Amino acid sequence: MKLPTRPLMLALAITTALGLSAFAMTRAPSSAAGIAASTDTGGSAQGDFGPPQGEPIHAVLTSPPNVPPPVNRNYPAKVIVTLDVVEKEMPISEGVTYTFWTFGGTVPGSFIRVRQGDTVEFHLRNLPGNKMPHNIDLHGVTGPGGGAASSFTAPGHESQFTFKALNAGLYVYHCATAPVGMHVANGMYGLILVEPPEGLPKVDREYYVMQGDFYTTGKYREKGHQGFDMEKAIEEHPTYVLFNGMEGSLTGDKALKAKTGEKVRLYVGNGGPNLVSSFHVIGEIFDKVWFEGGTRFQENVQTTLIPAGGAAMMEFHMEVPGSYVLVDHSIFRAFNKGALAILKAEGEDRKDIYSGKEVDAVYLGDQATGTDRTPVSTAAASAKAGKLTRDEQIAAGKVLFAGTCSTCHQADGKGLEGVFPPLANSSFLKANPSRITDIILHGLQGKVTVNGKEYNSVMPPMSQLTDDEVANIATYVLNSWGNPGGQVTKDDVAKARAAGSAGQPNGH
Ligand code: HEC
Ligand SMILES: [Cu+2]
Repeated sequence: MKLPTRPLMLALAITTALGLSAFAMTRAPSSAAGIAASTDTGGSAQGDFGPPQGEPIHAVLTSPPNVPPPVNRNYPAKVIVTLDVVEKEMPISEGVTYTFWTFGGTVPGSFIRVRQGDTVEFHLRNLPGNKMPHNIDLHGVTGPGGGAASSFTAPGHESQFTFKALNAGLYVYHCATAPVGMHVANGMYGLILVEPPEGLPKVDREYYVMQGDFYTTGKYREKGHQGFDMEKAIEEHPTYVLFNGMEGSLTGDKALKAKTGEKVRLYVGNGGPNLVSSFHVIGEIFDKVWFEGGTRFQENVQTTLIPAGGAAMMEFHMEVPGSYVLVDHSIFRAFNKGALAILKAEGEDRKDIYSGKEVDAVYLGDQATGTDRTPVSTAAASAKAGKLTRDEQIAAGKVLFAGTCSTCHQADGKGLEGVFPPLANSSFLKANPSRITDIILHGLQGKVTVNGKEYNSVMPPMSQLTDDEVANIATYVLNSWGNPGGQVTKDDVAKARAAGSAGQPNGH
């Protein structure tokens, strides 16, 4: 086959280009966004602004969800960053602890902010009390390994290397010491922002949020200290998917805050090690997303994809007050693995924009603001000490019931006529109180008669609950609303779980 002659191809190209630009001139208003979208910033080839000027600057590092102030500088400087590696036990969920490996004592690690063209002198200190060697690979570094080879540091040692930040953008950093996946899974990641020379547009608030997946030997919310499970990590079956390293790190009193009328910018990273995040804020639309942490932005976005080892910046204007829920929209991760945070906006109602009521109860269940979850941790502590009382179980069970069972059976246990049978003063329970454990673990279907009324529906199994959660809920139900009383222990539940659904009561 012969290619068309060159003059023909050129002519085609020219007419197409002319046609397009004529169209653009008549239709599109020239805007800053339009210009930015078509300008090539030149990447690393344009990022060397010459040798550092002035006195060396010590970088301000912040813990999540805080972000250091803008660099506010119009010349390249030498910036000194000192980051400490800290191995420490911290809560990963309520009543659950985990030994995290951190950059700066937090998960994610300290936020670093520099300007394109800066020369960064990086000091990595591995604290003497630590057990493992560590290093750092910064995705904002140009050079093999991103700093990893030059920063390998044994406990009690410090290493130093220098790099020039040639490309602007939002970059992940992480430990890259073997086994790399294990170091990342234990929380060793964070973000470094390399501002473009002119800085970023001004906003009212900036927050730092980072997703990560965690692999514990125990089940989701299984109390006590949990170890790292390498098998689950290799299989990519996380026990927890979290924002900022802990379930509830950004809910209740710790929710992110804003006021209506303000512009908010989120710096969101994904440390992985395995999962890709479908990052979404329920009830908000991102006015702009600098996808993949790069230079271009997309506008009017509902959900943005953040790869493992990647990041994105998003901006939005707050109009309506209330609780906005940040989730990974791979939604089981949000409601059954912990990937849920709150941004609370205060201000005057805007009934002209939204007439509805607060989202708390609908999406948050037991994590809604106002739910006091202390009874759950009190019961966990007592169980650990081997002196858990029935009253403590009842108190914890009440909180857990609100987050799990009340959607159907209602908070007062009265159910919904014709749809969900009552648990209050239930004749069905009275006939055989001990079957409640099996019902919670394995669900129930087929005809049942409760207090003279027949139900023929399906209750899904609640097998995601841990043994102690089932025990506490069952004990709470048995001791409430005129039910016969009694106590279900964690061991009873373990036995019922091991026996499987064979022991399930027949509803007839
Ligand atoms: C999604 C809705 C739903 C949820 C959540 C739910 N149930 Fe049920 N439950 C049902 C339905 C429907 C039935 C009746 C099933 C049938 O018709 O066979 C039922 C039946 C029961 C029964 C036996 C009938 C009775 O009224 O005594 C008990 C006990 C029970 N549920 C306890 C619980 C507990 C405890 C929880 C929380 C761990 C829970 N359920 C969560 C829907 C639900
Ligand atoms: Cu490490």
